[in-house]
Amino acid sequence: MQHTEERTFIAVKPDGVQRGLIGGIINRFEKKGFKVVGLKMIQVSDEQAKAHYAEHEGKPFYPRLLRYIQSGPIVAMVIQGYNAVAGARHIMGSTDPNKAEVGTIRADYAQVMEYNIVHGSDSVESAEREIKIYFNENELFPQGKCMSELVIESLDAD
Ligand code: IDP
Ligand code: MG
Repeated sequence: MQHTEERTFIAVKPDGVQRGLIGGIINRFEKKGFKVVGLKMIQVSDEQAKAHYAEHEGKPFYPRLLRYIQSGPIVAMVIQGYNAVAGARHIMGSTDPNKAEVGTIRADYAQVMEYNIVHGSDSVESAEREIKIYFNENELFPQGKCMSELVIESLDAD
């Protein structure tokens, strides 16, 4: 059986950075076996914020959402692994921290939807679109194979 890897865009949002949760959040994805293949701290520009959240334009919370994502630096990353898009969202929990399952990032670290600590792409298509907003291809390092061999390909052994 083949286990195809996906990549997804994850961000520690400004509240997560300010609260000192960068390491704790990255650790959750690494513990799962996902590879961090791109990583940087940035101040989100107006263009990036609008492009990232284009689907929410016109909604009541949209202006606050743009202010939130630009309220301080974020830690932007690309993670890679089997079923990485859905797997990462599972680790993050539901958008509303009060509905997120205990043990997920949002349930454990956040109280309200407006400050929910972390972003993760919702589909493979969104992931590819969002990765391009924040990363050039030469800033990504997907070549390392050791993790896939240990976590994915070993499942195929007889
Ligand atoms: P997601 O981050 O779980 O994919 P989306 O529906 O894509 O959730 O919303 C993007 C972000 O907008 C959320 O993470 C949250 O910060 C914010 N948001 C979404 N819905 C609301 C709302 O009803 N009130 C306030 N903020 C919201
Ligand atoms: Mg979303």
